[in-house]
Amino acid sequence: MVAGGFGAGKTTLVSAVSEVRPLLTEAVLTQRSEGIDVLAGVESKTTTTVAMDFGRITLTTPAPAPDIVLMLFGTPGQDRFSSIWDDLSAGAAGAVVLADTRRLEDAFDAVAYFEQQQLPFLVAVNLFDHAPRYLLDEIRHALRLDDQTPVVTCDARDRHSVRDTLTALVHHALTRLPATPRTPLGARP
Ligand SMILES: Nc1nc2c(ncn2[C@@H]2O[C@H](COP(=O)(O)OP(=O)(O)O)[C@@H](O)[C@H]2O)c(=O)[nH]1
Ligand SMILES: [Mg+2]
Repeated sequence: MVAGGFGAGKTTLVSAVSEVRPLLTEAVLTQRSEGIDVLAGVESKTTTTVAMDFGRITLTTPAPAPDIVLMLFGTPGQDRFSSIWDDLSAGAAGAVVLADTRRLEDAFDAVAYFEQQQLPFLVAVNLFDHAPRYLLDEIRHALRLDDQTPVVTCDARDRHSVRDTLTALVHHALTRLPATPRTPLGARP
């Protein structure tokens, strides 16, 4: 899952890295979302994700290990779509929480959600131009993350950067795997 606040770069990330034509469900922002979808810092944003973004990426691993194919689900950032999060997290291997340092508090909901779900996740700080820069440990502290949760920087527009981020997530998820059995995909909790 790719989560994070409105405008944190989720759709950009899925589009940058997907090896299939990404399925994006962008809709033009209308006056009805005024005051709900807060545009401070992303004034040029004219569309928003209404269902989810979907993409796919293959991570090659050294033989004899098989390659890892990740299905990427970019979740809508707004609270009003939280039921989609429940459906997606039931079968998810892990999550990337994209954080924008201009609105770091927007990452809180996703962090709290994945902690509660015990889904392995990392925080990827999307380095926007002119956004304040912090040490990764400062971000870890501000988001009240434990020492095990990785915090990385990422440019959601850059395929290599996103690939590195997803590789870090897979490593993290594999180390967490034995401790956190997940509901098998398709099974109803
Ligand atoms: N400078 C910069 N802009 C970005 C980056 N990632 C996304 N953007 C821009 O930020 C805006 C919001 O991104 P979007 O992917 O739609 O956010 P979403 O709401 O999380 O899906 C878009 O105009 C992107 O082009 C980044 O890493 N750096
Ligand atoms: Mg989006």
